[in-house]
Amino acid sequence: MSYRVDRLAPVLSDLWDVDRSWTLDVYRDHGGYQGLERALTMAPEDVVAEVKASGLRGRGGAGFPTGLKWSFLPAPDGGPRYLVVNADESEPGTCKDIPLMLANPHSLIEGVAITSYAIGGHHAFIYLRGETVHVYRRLLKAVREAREAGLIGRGVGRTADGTPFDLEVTVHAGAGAYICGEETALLDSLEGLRGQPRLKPPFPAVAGLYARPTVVNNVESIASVPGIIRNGVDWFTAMGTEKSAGHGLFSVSGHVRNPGQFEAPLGITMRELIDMAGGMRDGRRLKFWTPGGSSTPILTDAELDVPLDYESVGAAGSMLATRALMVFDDTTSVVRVIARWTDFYQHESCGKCTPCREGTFWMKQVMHRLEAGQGKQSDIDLLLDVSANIAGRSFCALGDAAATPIQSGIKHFRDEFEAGTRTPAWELFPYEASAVF
Ligand code: L3W
Ligand code: SF4
Repeated sequence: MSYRVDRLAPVLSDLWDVDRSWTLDVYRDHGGYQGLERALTMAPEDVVAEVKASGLRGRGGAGFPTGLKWSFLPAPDGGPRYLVVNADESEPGTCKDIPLMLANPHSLIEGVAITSYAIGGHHAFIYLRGETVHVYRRLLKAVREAREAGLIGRGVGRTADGTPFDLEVTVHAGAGAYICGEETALLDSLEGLRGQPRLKPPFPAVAGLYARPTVVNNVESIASVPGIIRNGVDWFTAMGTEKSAGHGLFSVSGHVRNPGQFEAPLGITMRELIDMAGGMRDGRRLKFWTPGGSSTPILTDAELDVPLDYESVGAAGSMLATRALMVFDDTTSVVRVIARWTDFYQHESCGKCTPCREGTFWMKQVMHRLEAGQGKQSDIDLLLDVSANIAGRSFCALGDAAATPIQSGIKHFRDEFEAGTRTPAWELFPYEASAVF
């Protein structure tokens, strides 16, 4: 593996350094598919109840309780119901699902089988970012291995009332649009339509893929399910905090000595993670960081000891989201970083709604002139005005995400934005010093 993994809670990453960790044999040698075996002895509703009791929360960003989401599916009516795994990882800084699927695809496939059984689904889809061809091939191979071993396919097991449990798994490669990570845009894309968000409600649980009841969950959420079913609820809740139970992958990138994936219980602090990553690069000072990728308000060294759980990060004014911890030291121009993120959101805006489509375009222009030291005195107020007219007024979370870095950047580093009316960012912060983003 080219990914560095450190573990305080080695669950998802426990095999990542084992030779040929992605094969079925290695996964089974280490207890793989025992969770599925146990699940198939249980009534589906008991599997749902166990995941609910574990307190597992969605690892894709929103932190919505996983078992609760499953329980929103209406009673079976004889028609199909689906599981769709959101593997369209694209949030800037977020890089946990791809290594997980590469190193241990069977943990995801086992989770897919258990979840499908629990919700009464017989066809599951894994929607993958299309550019990651290496991951696509690995997943296809793992699905084939699982099928040949009788772990998916026809008659994988029997439900409690004795009917055979069949499961098909389709791996679908998308075409590389960030918006297709939004669950309803993903469903449209999977149906062959242009990927744009749908109006909610109805939520996918009621009318999702092909207008049928559908559970959409992130890769890490689903890969966490086998451990819960195999080891039990008490094992899971012994990690993390009361409201943010369990373990998670923390992706530390940027200006640290040893960036990488660090698996730990929720509630670990940024200070501890930076220590685990070898400290700041060249012994420099931390300037700002993101708890969950570029869509989450930036934080500074004042928040280094905030427990990284949903509640504490929320109380600190940000969001835990995908635990994409991008670290920036004092050689970094916050204006330049936020200008790059704004470019990204403008490029990825799907164009469906006016505040996001037009607002990201204008914010990009203003950010670029501030970066070039050619900003106007009125630009900070203009940015605050435009971002306030995007946040909460857009059709989906991408609009909020585009407004967030600008609003939090001005809150913490207003003086640097003001300097953008006089001096280019590359003079204040030469490129060569901060070239890691
Ligand atoms: C049935 C209800 N279902 C909510 C379901 C809903 C969804 C989940 C969460 O955005 C966040 C976003 C990004 N009946 C329901 C219900 N649900 N009420 O619960 O819903 P929601 O709308 O709160 O979140 P979302 O639209 O899934 C996710 C943030 O994550 N993010 C991360 C993005 C990056 C990635 C990536 O690259 N992998 O995910 C960063 O901040 O901004 O706020 O399933 O259907 N009454
Ligand atoms: Fe599309 Fe942006 Fe509107 Fe979302 S907020 S629907 S990405 S234009």
